[in-house]
Amino acid sequence: MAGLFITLEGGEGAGKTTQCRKIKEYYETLGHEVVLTREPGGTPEAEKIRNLLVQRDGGNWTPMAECLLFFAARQMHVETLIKPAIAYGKVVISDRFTDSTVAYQGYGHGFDLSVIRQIETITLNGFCPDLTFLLDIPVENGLRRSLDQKNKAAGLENTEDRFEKMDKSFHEKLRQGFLTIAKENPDRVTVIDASQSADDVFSQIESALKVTNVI
Ligand code: T5A
Repeated sequence: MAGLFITLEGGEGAGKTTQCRKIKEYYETLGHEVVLTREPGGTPEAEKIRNLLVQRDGGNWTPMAECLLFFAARQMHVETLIKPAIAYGKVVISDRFTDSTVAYQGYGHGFDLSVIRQIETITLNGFCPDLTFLLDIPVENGLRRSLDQKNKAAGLENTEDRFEKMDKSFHEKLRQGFLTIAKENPDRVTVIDASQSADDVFSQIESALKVTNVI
């Protein structure tokens, strides 16, 4: 039996990582093998590309070069980790995937959406998630959570801050971009109100998983 590919999407501090862990526990309790992964990253090669993209002073890429790097990492991630795990019957949960490139590089930075879709077709050849949860939260709330998290970790060096340095209007464009993606893909993407407590957010996700009943 083929497995399942679930992605979590949303802006900064929406709670994707927190909910990825909860979905993992949910499927493990049901007796499934689960692979938890993230983008950019997920394989040793793609993690190297992540370092080029998201760390402070990670590079001053042209929009095309940046987009190609995200998809280069994604293509390896899909071919060497995600597809084999699904073929083995595992549940794969990825913290971000292609929707993030469309939202950040496309809607956020204004890189041509049709070019992003062409690169997606060349590199992924139609491969996409079975289910996506878009964690939607007002920009201020998400950024505050992100900041609180950093303050808690004060004293520890945090270099993965390049994208969080963007202004609020950028984050608003991101939010609207993600919501547009959801509207265009109603069968795949479920929008979740992520401004509630982590447990309440997971209850919404759990209900959607039960209704979908794909595995
Ligand atoms: N990027 C990525 C692109 O530009 N293009 C792409 O194609 C891809 C794939 C790295 C960066 O790369 C960019 C986007 C990013 O800027 P990332 O590593 O996913 O992406 O980084 P972030 O999105 O910045 O991850 P965050 O950790 O900020 O956000 P999460 O994962 O959404 O949130 P999480 O779960 O870590 O929670 C953040 C804090 O909030 C608390 C948590 O305890 C934590 O302290 N929290 C809650 N608090 C209250 N209520 C809740 N419901 C909460 N849920 C979590």
